[in-house]
Amino acid sequence: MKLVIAIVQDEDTSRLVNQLMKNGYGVTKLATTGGFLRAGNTTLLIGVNDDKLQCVMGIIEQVCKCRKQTTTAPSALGSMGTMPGMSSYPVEVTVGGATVFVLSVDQFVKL
Ligand code: 2BA
Repeated sequence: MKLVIAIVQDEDTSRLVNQLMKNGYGVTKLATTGGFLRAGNTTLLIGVNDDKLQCVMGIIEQVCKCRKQTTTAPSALGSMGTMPGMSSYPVEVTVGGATVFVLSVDQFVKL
């Protein structure tokens, strides 16, 4: 069994959860925040049998879109963002489709 940890954009979450549920996968949704943009995103935990992993990855790939975002958050500007008297400037980044980690599961129990 594998645990898929998928960090996705909030805009894609509802469709992705619906698609996963429709295909019979269990999903847990966590509200999370990206360290770089300091903006909300969503982390999904999906436990899946090994033979279904590619199907889950396919659904994630199909649903999650790349989007451009502009930020002036200090974390995105390095030391420039924190220097007194220096004005911040916008930085454009491409976010997504999805950041996915796949972990092997030692044990899965429901007690
Ligand atoms: P954030 O950390 O808010 O990052 C949003 C986007 O900013 C990233 O999109 C990437 O395009 C850009 N970015 C991040 N760090 C950067 C840096 N040091 N320099 C320049 N640009 C940078 P994605 O790569 O699609 O990541 C989307 C979200 O996935 C991230 O939001 C974070 O919450 C998560 N993530 C990405 N890589 C991760 C990792 N290695 N470990 C844990 N979470 C990760």
